[in-house]
Amino acid sequence: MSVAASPATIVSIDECVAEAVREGLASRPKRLPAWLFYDAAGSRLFDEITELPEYYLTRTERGILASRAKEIVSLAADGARLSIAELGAGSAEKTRLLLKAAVERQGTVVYEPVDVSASALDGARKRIQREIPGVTVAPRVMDYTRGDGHKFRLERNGQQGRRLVLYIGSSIGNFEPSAAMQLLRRVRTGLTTGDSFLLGVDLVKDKATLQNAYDDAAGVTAAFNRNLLVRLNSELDADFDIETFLHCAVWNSKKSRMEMHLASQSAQRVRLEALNLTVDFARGETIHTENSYKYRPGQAEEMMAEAGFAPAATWTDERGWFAVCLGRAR
Ligand code: AVI
Repeated sequence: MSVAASPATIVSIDECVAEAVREGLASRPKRLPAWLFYDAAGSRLFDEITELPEYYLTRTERGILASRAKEIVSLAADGARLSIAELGAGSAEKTRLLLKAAVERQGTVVYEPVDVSASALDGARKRIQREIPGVTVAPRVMDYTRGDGHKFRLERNGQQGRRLVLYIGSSIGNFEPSAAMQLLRRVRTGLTTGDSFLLGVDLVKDKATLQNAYDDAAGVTAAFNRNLLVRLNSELDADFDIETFLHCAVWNSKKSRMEMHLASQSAQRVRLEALNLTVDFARGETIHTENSYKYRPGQAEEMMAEAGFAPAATWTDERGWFAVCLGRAR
């Protein structure tokens, strides 16, 4: 049973969170959007995930960037000066490789990280300026992750030379295909012909490797998934009994995506006081919390071409598990 929230009960909560939760828990099957993962605790857990032995994505992409940074920067610059922007920069840990290569090439570089978190951006700005002299960091707080990406706008920066926009880390995989295309088109709109876009995508591989990456032995991904409910308990005054929700990571081969769900292990009723909402769960009923699309070789290049980027180069690792694709704005 659901009861609509009265305006008086929602004044002190984040309306975006409230709206997403109300809508998601009223859906059948129930779902919650993946951007809800990233409160402070969720962001810390995600950082931990990137270090796990099973989570090959981060270290594989880092390996590609480490060996190709010089080539990427030189191709993107195309003989001109280069500035670098990054979507969803977070701590910008892998980006250093490219920034260092750009500083080696041209002495200085302007770096514009775009992220929803002002504090993450501030931390990254201080660290990068301290660790890589020659980088000027111009952060932009912007949310491009919610909904269909319609809030995202990359402004022309008035810099001379070429611009390279990074969207690495397989984050594009967390968007539905149509929203992913919309995001790529938006990036293209903010660029000038000759500028470049670097996209990092995770590729389809054997099921066991994929499932282990999203269901690690130490249980960090399970904690990351369940943290969503911890967040609802604290932000929406809910009473989810966290341990009764099982973390499930499933490979959906038809849709070419890893899915994460939380499955209620018993029939239970949950109250979300701040939303004046009561939600019933049947035994085994799930909340779908994330999709992580895996691409076939060549697919990211096709998407980029459709968005107005001519494929310039693609780099993969030895096992062909991850691809980093460079496209040039046509
Ligand atoms: C942020 N994103 C690319 C991660 C992924 O692999 O889809 C989030 C994640 N979910 C579970 N583990 C990591």
